[in-house]
Amino acid sequence: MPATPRTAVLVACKLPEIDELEFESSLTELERLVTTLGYRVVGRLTQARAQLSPTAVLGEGKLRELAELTGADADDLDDDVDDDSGARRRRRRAEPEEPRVDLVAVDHELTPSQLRQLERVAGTDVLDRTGVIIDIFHRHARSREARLQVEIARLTYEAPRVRESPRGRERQAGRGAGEAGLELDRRRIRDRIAELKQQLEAVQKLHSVRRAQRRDLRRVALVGYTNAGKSSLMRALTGSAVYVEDKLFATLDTTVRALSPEVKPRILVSDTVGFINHLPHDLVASFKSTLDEALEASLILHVVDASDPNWRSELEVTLQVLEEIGADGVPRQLVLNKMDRVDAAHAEALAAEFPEAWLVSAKREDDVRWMHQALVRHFEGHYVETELLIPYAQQRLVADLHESARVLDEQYGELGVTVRVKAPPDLLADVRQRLGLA
Ligand SMILES: Nc1nc2c(ncn2[C@@H]2O[C@H](COP(=O)(O)OP(=O)(O)OP(=O)(O)O)[C@@H](O)[C@H]2O)c(=O)[nH]1
Ligand SMILES: [Mg+2]
Repeated sequence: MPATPRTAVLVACKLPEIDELEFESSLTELERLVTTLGYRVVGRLTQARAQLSPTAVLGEGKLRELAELTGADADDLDDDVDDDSGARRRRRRAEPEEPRVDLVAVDHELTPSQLRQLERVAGTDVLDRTGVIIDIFHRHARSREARLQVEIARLTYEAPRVRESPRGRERQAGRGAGEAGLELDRRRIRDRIAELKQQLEAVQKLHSVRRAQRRDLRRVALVGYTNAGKSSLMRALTGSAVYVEDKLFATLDTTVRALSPEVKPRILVSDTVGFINHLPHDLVASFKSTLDEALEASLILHVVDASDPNWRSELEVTLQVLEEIGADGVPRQLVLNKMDRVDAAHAEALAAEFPEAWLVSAKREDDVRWMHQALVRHFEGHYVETELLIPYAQQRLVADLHESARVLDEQYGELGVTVRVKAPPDLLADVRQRLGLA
């Protein structure tokens, strides 16, 4: 992080269909997103409007206010928009004094012309909500798969904006601007996206093989809104050192670990990318394979931050995304996390309202131990106890059973080993087949 944090101003229009609370919480969330990118938010500019015009987000008066806030030259407003003057003006401003604001973040999806207009007036970088989220994803992506996914989403997002935004024009400078340069740029982006998609497919093929190998295992997927505490629960339940941070979208890669202390048969837990309101569709699509982890789970633990005043709408968002990716059919358990931050009266009300939910805190060892047991119970509920005679010629099976099932008793007889096991029915069916019994 730089010594003096860069600064940002938030911009949002209050449209009639959005209620006050929703509007405020969306702005607060945008502030957290922008902070996650390393900016300090120094101002908010909001305006009630009947609707957004396709070319202008703000009215003229508000644009002047914005220019004042960012330290730009408000006279720009009166100038004609001709293609070269934007760049010239920005150069002029940058010389005598640096702009006081580095970023204008807008809580709407912007059309390329809206974006261009704001950039021109503010004389700074402008990002809309999607742009901010894509930047965060870009920074947090670690694995090759996540990087490829983000890069595809970023290029798809930028492609239509290259033509119209002055930033886009700068990017092309030196490569022969003008229409021919633009066409070349757009074609290059398309080719690059196609190339990345091919690479992604190859990586995903490998991953789907790995997932298929885990198919018969019991798998729990931690799913939920960003910052709900999924990675913290993952850490606590599996004893692994996954990344936990008070940042939005700290996790982008799916991690899979065995429940610890380990149980037989093993239960695997996976940590997944968090969701957010207005998650761009392209981004959801590009993270589809990451989310397949949730799709193929035997149980989804839907984690919510019960201490967040907005948790109900966050819960709704997650349910919507689960439906979108076709995971609404997977058995689901609601987990109200961060209960250590909820007072007793509120906790009692929550317990009464959600009698089926698990009310826990990832920070409390007892709760984590309880969850561990509850998970084991959940799966054992479907297990069957049975006795199998395994001939000495098939001794390997005994070893396998020790790996994959709970062995309760072993008796060595004349014909072989009689093993009493408790295991999932599909696993037992498989063993019977190997014994030639099915
Ligand atoms: N007080 C309290 N804080 C928690 C609890 N669980 C998580 N946190 C904190 O909440 C923040 C987010 O936790 P993470 O586990 O990174 O959340 P996440 O759901 O993985 O978030 P993303 O990966 O960004 O989607 C961190 O600062 C955690 O320390 C809890 O039960 N109680
Ligand atoms: Mg996480």
